[in-house]
Amino acid sequence: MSRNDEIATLLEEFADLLDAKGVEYKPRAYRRAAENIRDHPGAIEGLAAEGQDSIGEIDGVGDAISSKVVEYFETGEIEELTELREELPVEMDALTAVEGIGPKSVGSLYEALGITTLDELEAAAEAGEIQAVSGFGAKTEQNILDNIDFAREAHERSLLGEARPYGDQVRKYMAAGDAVAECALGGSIRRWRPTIGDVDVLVGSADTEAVVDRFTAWDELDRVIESGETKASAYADDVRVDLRVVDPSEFGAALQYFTGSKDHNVAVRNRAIERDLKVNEYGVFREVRSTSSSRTQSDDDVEGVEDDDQRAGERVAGKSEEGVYDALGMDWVPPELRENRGEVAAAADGSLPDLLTEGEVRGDIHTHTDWSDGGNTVAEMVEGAVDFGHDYLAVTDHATGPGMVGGVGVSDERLREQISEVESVAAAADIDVFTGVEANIAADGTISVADDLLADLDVVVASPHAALDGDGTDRLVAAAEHPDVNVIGHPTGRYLNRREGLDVDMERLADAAADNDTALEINANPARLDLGGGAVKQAVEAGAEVVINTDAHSPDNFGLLRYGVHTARRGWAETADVLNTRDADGLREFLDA
Ligand code: DGT
Ligand code: CA
Ligand code: CA
Ligand code: ZN
Repeated sequence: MSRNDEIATLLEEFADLLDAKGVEYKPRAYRRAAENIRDHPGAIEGLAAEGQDSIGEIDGVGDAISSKVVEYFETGEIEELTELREELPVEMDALTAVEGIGPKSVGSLYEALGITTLDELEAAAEAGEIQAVSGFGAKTEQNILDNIDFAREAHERSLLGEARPYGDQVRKYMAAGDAVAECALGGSIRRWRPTIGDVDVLVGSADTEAVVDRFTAWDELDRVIESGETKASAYADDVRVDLRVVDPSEFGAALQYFTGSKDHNVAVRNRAIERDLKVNEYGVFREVRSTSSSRTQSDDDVEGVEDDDQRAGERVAGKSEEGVYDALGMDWVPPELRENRGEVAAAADGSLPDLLTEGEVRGDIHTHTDWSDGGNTVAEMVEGAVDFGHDYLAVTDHATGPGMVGGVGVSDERLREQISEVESVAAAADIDVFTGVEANIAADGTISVADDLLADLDVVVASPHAALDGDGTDRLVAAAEHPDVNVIGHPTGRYLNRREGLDVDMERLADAAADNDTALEINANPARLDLGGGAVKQAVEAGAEVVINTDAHSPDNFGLLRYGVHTARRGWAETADVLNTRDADGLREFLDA
């Protein structure tokens, strides 16, 4: 989490607690300030170091709020917030995840019934106590009962970038266990979905209890929720980790089943049925009973059937995942593709894409330095790119324009100065270094930098940074058509779990991009992953090129590349679809076109 996010989250908590206390107007001001701080492209700690007035330059941030931000940086807490938390010790996020329950209701329910958690809320609703509270009725009470399970589940999904490191660690840790024959990640994290409900870990072992014991003893875990003979669930920070242990002979079938997605598995099961086979988490079986082969299976059919029944029939596969697909006459399907977007048919007729791999990306063409809101000099970023193994780097600091506040954006005049600096670093560098800019796309599609300057830069990334709701197609198409724009950066402007971003007609945008030699970015920042897999697939099908950039603000951000690569794979991208798999000359050719 960036410090901007951290501060914004605190201010939002502040707003919720004020709402819960029945304070008027103020909560709205805190929410607005929070949103602007979150969207502010510059690091808030930089502004804080300059003093309270610099923070106050952000839209909607007045004295009262900027002084609290300064207080937080100086003392590590906001005293007033601490007091509010003590007055209202409620699990606000969990409770407000119930549809129809806002911070105000939480305040009233705490005051009347002392409710602080979802469990307490559920108990009070079941006991009929809610409808007795003024302002609440029988309908609200029923609504709580209807929605509480969903709220428990959906309340927070982790970002892939937060969950994946735990996934990698737990797999390594479990794989080193004596009793562990095989270990793999499953579920959404294996498919590299941008958000993760829980990290699924699958182990093949004959000694299930030893495996569960090893898992619950992992020292990254903060708390174990449940543990049984063959499974366990726990939390590491806010990331939920689920363990399942199966017999090694069934590992492949279990891995296929628990990787999902559910929709992919339904399609696979239906293919099995067409071939008089049955596939489930225990294996692939030739059907002995005639009844179930006469119809296709809906998703719930497997539920509630005894294990022994599920293992009935002649077993033809299940030890390896490849074997499972092979028994169904399919090529093995890369997990990123398992979203039921046509991969089952493609695997059956041998036409799966030859997906891009991590090592094939040769450079990053959307990065920032301390000329705008990055933390490092041009030379340090170039050195970092060399260390990472890149063949080239483009320096694309923020230009001024819509969305850039607090002096983050570089003026045209300063950009001209930067060109000389980048060129002198380039002259001494071991890799190709390109000049560039990240310009802003205004709501009407205009670009925030003078045309003659754009024409002098090697790489022009144009990105939306303000007015990030509603339909953005016209705006992005206009930017893509600009003769000097090479890349549309984070096209939708989405922020995962926070903001949906622009609606975009991808086909129209991709057509415009393809016609004008503009690449569409997959921004690898885990808070964005923008474009996402579905949009990438549409873009690639329409003939557009995509480019995978980290939007690095420091050298250690180059490592985020892998999230972009796997997002590209979720979009069925092959090497040739991705601009920065080209070598430096190939890139130059695209830029000059
Ligand atoms: P998540 O954790 O919400 O990000 O998403 P997944 O896909 O990891 O889902 P999860 O953890 O609930 O279950 C892992 C996989 O197990 C899921 O992708 C498919 C399989 N699975 C779980 N429950 C069911 C089910 O009720 N029906 C079917 N067909 N598959 C299921
Ligand atoms: Ca999962
Ligand atoms: Ca799970
Ligand atoms: Zn950027």
